[in-house]
Amino acid sequence: MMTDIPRPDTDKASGISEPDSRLDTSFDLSGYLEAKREILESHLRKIIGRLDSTRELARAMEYSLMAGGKRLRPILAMASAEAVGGDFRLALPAACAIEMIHTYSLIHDDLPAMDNDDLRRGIPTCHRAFSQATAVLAGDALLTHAFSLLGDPWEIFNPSPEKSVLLELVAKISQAAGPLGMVEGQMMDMKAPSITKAWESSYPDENICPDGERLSILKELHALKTGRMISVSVEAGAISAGCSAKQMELLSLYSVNIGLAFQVTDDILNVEGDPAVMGKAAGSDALNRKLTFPALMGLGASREFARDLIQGAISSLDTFKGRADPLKAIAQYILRRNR
Ligand code: GRG
Repeated sequence: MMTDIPRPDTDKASGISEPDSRLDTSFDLSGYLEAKREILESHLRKIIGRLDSTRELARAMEYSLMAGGKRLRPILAMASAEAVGGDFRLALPAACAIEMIHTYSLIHDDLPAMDNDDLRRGIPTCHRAFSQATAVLAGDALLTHAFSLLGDPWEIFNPSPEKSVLLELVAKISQAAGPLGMVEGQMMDMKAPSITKAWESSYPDENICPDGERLSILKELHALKTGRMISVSVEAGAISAGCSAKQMELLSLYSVNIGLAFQVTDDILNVEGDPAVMGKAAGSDALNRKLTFPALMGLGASREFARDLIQGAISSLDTFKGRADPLKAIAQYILRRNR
């Protein structure tokens, strides 16, 4: 464990060891998640149901898309639409598209050329259940079909946002998923695979990359790889429901904080999570000597960092009052999640 790194600035800003009353609400999150998950999945089933189920490609897409998962991103989109006082159903085209893009990224991430995982969402990964070639194509098809839905949502989604809003969603979501977001983050992840190895291009001598710099690399990597898709989920829901510029500013703050916190908790779960609960293997980061928050900061400081980020996220929603209770409760859930 490396201990001589500077603590994140945010650690100084608040008494992170003090309990924060804003983290306690009586909101029924599990009822909310269940209701929204059901609505989302009925729309995903409609989308997949329009494909020819006798084709292997459609079956592979359905296999991974309908395998469960927390549905965090689409539920964030719906909750965000509600937070700005809108109809959550307007967020459904973006919510479904984002879940399809997220599923594509998991299918590709699990491939032997990347993480080479056998288990995802509690079942064999797509390439294990089908073949590597089918898994590549199922991912490609989910990605492209997501944008085809945003371009032409009317058969499945009623109500739908108007055309100018759909165009804005296409721009925002593709930016978050592509070379300015998730795909570049994945690339950075591949280039910074080891806790001992220095950042390849800048530091050929592995001893000269200071820990503080590793931490900022790690934050940037995850802001792109995981954070951008989480952020855009919140933003897309608000855009779909016609939010104001001020609402968007505050929701963006919330979304950036929960996006990073999500990755910190993911790293923590990789150390101490239960594979049976998570539906995927644990311990792989240490095995691969990956650059992670616990590896750089230690488990305790990582937990504190995540807690501080979540407190920041919740504070940014103060002016939304009760309409943002679902978003606040989801932020708490990110901190406490066990899968
Ligand atoms: C292959 C282009 C490409 C990108 C892959 C997001 C990503 C980039 C890879 C996923 C690898 C990973 C496990 C990242 C950690 C955080 C994360 C995104 C976890 C999976 O998301 P969850 O926990 O999964 O929301 P469920 O199954 O609940 O949807």
